[in-house]
Amino acid sequence: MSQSYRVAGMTCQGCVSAVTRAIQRRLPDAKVAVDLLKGIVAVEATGLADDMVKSAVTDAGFTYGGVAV
Ligand SMILES: [Cu+2]
Repeated sequence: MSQSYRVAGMTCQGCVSAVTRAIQRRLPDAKVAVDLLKGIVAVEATGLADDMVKSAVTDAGFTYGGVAV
């Protein structure tokens, strides 16, 4: 399953890495693609759940903005 999410507060590649690692800590097989300019994080993983991404993003210090259309 794949889904895109809005994530605010990412400003550099370090933020991209932090968000990616936080998501992969919960979903080890996740493929994560970050669009830094748009503030969009696309996640593809089995067992993907919005709540999981929300807590990963929040724990990493960024602002979860919900599912992106
Ligand atoms: Cu950064």
